[in-house]
Amino acid sequence: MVVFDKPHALADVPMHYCPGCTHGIIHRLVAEAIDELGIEGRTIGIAPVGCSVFAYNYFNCDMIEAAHGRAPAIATGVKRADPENHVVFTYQGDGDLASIGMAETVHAAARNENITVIFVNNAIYGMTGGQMAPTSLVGQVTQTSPYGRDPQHCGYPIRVCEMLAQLEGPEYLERVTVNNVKNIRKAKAAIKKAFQNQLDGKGFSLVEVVSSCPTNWGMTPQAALKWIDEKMLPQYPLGVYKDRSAEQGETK
Ligand SMILES: Cc1ncc(C[n+]2csc(CCOP(=O)(O)OP(=O)(O)O)c2C)c(N)n1
Repeated sequence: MVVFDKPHALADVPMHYCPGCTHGIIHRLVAEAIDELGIEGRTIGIAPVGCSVFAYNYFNCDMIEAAHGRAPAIATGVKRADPENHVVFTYQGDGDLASIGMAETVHAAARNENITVIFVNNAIYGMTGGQMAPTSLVGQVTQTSPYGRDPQHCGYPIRVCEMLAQLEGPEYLERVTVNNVKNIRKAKAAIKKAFQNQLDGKGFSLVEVVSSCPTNWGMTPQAALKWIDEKMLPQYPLGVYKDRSAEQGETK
């Protein structure tokens, strides 16, 4: 019998997420990375405003709650306060990271802050009831685009990894998803690498996780996972958008 032990870094409490929401999977992957790297005692997570606002209840490491979008600024301060000992990650939705917090994201990346950013892109504002996000797809029906997102009126979705890859600063940018087992394994590897980079002093590492929101997408959990493949991934292709050490031929 295969026993799937809960990672120690994940608190033993029920999560509040909707059925089929992938925040829980991503929490687990972050906790597994913390366990495997043996860094729970010196890790500090920065929780966002959004559905994952209660992330501070779900991780056993120290956590700080940020004002909406400001997690990279807080992470910068916490990391710089004790760069040798603190391991700092932010956990943010697309409304938090790419809308109200876009400035903090871009400047932390440009400064190559030695932090780890977990960016959960579900193409909608989940917590507040399903308003359009900067990452909502063209044609996507949301509470604030009831006839579908019209670029004439609402502009185009923002591809965060591609945009940040234009900067000289960031060390590592990868987009993954968690809609099947194979993709979950790849997501785990990317998240662990984003923490390892910080331990190696390499700098700003962001993993974008294309995620689901069955409740606000108005779908069953199964249909939402399919929608990721059919609609989200053509707009948000998976892959590594920047890996400076690999580009420079480093083989760590
Ligand atoms: C300063 C401020 N503005 C607006 C809000 C309302 N608000 C709460 S969560 C949220 C967006 C959350 O969406 P996202 O970051 O995509 O995360 P999700 O809930 O989808 O996981 C907004 C706009 C707020 N709490 N504070």
